[in-house]
Amino acid sequence: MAERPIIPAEIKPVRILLIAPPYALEEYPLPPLSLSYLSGSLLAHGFEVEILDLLTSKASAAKIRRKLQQYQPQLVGTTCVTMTFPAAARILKVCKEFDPGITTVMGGQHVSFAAEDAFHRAPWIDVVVAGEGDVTVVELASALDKGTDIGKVAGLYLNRNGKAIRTAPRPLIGNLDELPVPARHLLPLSKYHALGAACSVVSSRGCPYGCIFCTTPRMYGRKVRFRQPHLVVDEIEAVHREYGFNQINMVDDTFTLNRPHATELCRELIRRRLPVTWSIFSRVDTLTPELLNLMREAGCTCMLFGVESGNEEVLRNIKKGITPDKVRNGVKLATEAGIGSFASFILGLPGETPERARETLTFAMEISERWGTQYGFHYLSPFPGTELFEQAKELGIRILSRNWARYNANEVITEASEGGMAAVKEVMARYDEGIAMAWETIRGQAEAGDADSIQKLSKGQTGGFVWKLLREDAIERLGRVRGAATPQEAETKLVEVLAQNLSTPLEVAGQEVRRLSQNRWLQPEPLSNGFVWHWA
Ligand code: B12
Ligand code: SF4
Repeated sequence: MAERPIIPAEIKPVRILLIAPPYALEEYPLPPLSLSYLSGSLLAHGFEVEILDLLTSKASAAKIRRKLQQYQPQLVGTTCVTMTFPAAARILKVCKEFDPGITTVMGGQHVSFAAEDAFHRAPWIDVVVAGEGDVTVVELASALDKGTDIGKVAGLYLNRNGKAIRTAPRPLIGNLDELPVPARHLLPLSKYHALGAACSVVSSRGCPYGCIFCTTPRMYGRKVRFRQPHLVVDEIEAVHREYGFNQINMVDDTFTLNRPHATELCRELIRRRLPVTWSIFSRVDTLTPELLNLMREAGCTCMLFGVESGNEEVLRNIKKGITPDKVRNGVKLATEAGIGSFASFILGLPGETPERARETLTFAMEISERWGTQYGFHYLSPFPGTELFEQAKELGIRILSRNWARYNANEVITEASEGGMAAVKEVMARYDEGIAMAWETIRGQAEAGDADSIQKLSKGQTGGFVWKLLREDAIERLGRVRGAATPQEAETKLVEVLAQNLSTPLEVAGQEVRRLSQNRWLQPEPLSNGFVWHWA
């Protein structure tokens, strides 16, 4: 087992509230690792910290105010990527208006490169934490605790009348093994279980490549820092045994980058016979049959490859360092090892033309037919902090919107000067059509009695039901059932109420509530005249 952080006996008076901003549940969120890491570090240094997770619950100003009233934090922090900046900013506005004495802080891959813009758009943000936040947030909380100058804390941007004043640079953390274990227990994990989410774990930080659309090398450095494999497996074991996750998402940018590291980690997983499966992000040019076979044996079931384009020239323009042939080879190796692969493409990159966009779709279909690779398309979002954002004009990209909420990679917000956006949309439409047709086929097969298709369909329905439960805080609002004498009766009554209020067929609600209560993610608590249901 990984050593637990030692909680100092003396709890410091500064209370910290970390808030996860909402985004579409259809994006299949994972328990946020950023806030768990930050909380782990804060707890280890004797601070009181809580997480308000608005990802898996209804986000409202009233709820935030209730939390502030009850918890009375002195520091509130939110995290965001570019698309969630507006939501994260609104959250901090509610906090500042509730109590101007609260220090409002934002961190993450977006604001690390857009601090001045953040202060301009949201003057109520006091501080931006740039880069890795684990040590910075502790020093910031300590400065507030002692009443010393936060300007002396490295790694910050301070809001001075809208100007972003940068403090000393914060060096990257040298030894990741010194970081406390992420405090996942502060998250509503039962809700993530209900969503069928995997648990994210990271075994390294940094990336040595230089893809021009990506912020990671600038954020985490090009020299990759690795954790000791046995400590990573300790964490996976704890996540499985203590929190019940059987599916892990290794969120290293390229898990297969360092073969000795990946090999040792796989051997340790095999040695401990942990009944978990896992997926990774990888690059097609970092694979060997030996490593892949070992990964399969250790439980790896799926690899996601950033392929980006099927055209060689576009791949060169974005400095991806791979070719279509390398992609073919990579997905072939994964398939031969029995590991599923998913290829992610971006449409509208520099040098995109109508022909190249179509070539990319043809390429995606080719690797899917030959090796069973699944694929998905996104539109280009030029994120602040990337070479693409800074050099857009020179690269022939016109940025059409500065509304960060639209930087979700599902909307067209750029135009490649060589033309081609019409073709790009046409390619996306053909891809969407393909997905719609696949669902049509599944529905037809389900009607004809095919068990696999029936299961796929019911999975879609059940996902929808859980999303409604969470989005509408349905358990919190409707979970009190009166007049039930036993937990079974309470379950039947709950199903009826939910089916009616969430416009869901009784059968689907019944099946889902049973699944959630059998797994003890939903639990009934006896009252004098009935039961109240709550998330575990
Ligand atoms: C796993 C992952 C996902 C998962 C889970 C996301 C989640 N919320 O947990 C899924 C698949 C759902 C996902 C979806 C998307 N993702 Co994603 N994802 C990642 C990935 C690979 C790892 C994230 C992670 O857990 N890192 C580990 C933690 C510890 O690091 P961290 O989040 O950076 O947090 C540290 C610091 O940033 C800082 N910090 C962060 N927040 C705060 C807050 C405070 C108060 C403080 C003090 C400090 C602080 O301290 C933390 C600890 O050091 C990153 C790439 C990467 N290397 O980080 C991309 C990344 C975050 N994703 C990205 C994108 C674009 C998306 C999508 C928009 C893509 C899409 N449309 O499908 C969606 C948006 C979802 C969303 N709203 O978050 C981009 C974001 C770029 C940007 N500027 O917006 C990244 C950086 C990938 C990239 N290199 O381009 N993603
Ligand atoms: S896209 Fe992947 S390989 Fe390229 S720089 Fe980003 S993390 Fe590294």
